[in-house]
Amino acid sequence: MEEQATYGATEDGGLHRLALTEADGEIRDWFIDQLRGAGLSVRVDEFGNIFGRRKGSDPDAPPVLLGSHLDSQPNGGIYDGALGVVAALEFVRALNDDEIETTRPVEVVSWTNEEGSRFQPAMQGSGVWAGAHDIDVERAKTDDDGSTLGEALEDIGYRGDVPAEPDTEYEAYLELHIEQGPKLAAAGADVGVVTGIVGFTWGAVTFRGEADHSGPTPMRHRSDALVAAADLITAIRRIPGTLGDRTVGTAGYVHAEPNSINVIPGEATVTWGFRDPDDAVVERAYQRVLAEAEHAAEREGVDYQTEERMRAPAISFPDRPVDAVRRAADARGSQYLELVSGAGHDATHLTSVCDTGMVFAVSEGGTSHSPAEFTSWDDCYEAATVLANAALALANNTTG
Ligand code: HGY
Ligand code: MN
Ligand code: MN
Repeated sequence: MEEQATYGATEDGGLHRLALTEADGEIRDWFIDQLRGAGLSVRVDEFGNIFGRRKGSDPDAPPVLLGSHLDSQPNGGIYDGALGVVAALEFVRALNDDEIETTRPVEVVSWTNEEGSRFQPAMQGSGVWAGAHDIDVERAKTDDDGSTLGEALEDIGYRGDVPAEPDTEYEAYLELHIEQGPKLAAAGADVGVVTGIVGFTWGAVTFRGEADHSGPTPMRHRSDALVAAADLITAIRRIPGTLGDRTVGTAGYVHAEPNSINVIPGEATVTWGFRDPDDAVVERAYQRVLAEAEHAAEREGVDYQTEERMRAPAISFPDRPVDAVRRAADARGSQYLELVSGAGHDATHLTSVCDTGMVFAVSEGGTSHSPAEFTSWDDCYEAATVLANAALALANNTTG
């Protein structure tokens, strides 16, 4: 964990390792070295998802897949995603150390662009692999500088040569992730047994007014795109309170053009992100933000356009993988809390491919997507051990 945290390390102890940047390329090289060092056969698919495979005594048995992601938020924390990848790697190393041969093959994966910060949507690599997105549409997505995802993938040398799709059936997928919220710590739990993940809508509204001189232009002659965006930001903050106590809404990104102190902003883009465990509430939030965008544009007399960039369904994990995690926690006497994840994970897409479950590690203080993100090594170890034992049970068909 300390080694991986050096790739894209920031001064304040965080990570700046955006998907498909140089730092992401370096951590991918590091990861492949670790996979090879653990004796795994490595493959990289056309979307840059990286897999390591460990043989099982029954080579034809559907494998158990474990993993998460190595890309980070801008100035994010060192545990988000990375802990899940390192814990999966550690499971394989422990099998090697104890010379345990599992019945099923075991695969370790690191998914491309889980965060969805530089390129949307989030969980993009697992989404392509699971068939939720078309690979050519996703390769054409652009970042703020206009680089396409396809170019960025080639630039770091990770456009692999195997199709980005399952080449076999899978027995199960397990993902260890930090909770990124306060519930486990508040409950004094050792680990989280995750029963599902909330649904999402993400999108952007671009307002277009009239760029003009901020001095001589009378107030009644202005069409200020940033004022309309500001209107919408406060609406995004208010909408969740009108929908339900589990709904969250965020305007995380704002960009104004030309962004000069003495020019009336001619153009302004603001993003929305709403989440709720109930897809019908997510849809209501989506309808509301469209209506608020129209009102904001009308009030300021500007044009606008909207673009939904991600819609992910709320999901519940099946009993079998959740049971495997529960039993592994019980076997260790780990105090666990069952909860739905408020953060998105690649597991969302894996549920359409095979039985999927997650283990949460405690996030101290509940902070994440920030250098202040913290999980003690003891808590990392606790969750990694529950993951390992749940995976071992699934890989040896001993889950009953
Ligand atoms: O947004 C999320 O929940 C995840 O970090 N991509
Ligand atoms: Mn994550
Ligand atoms: Mn994240």
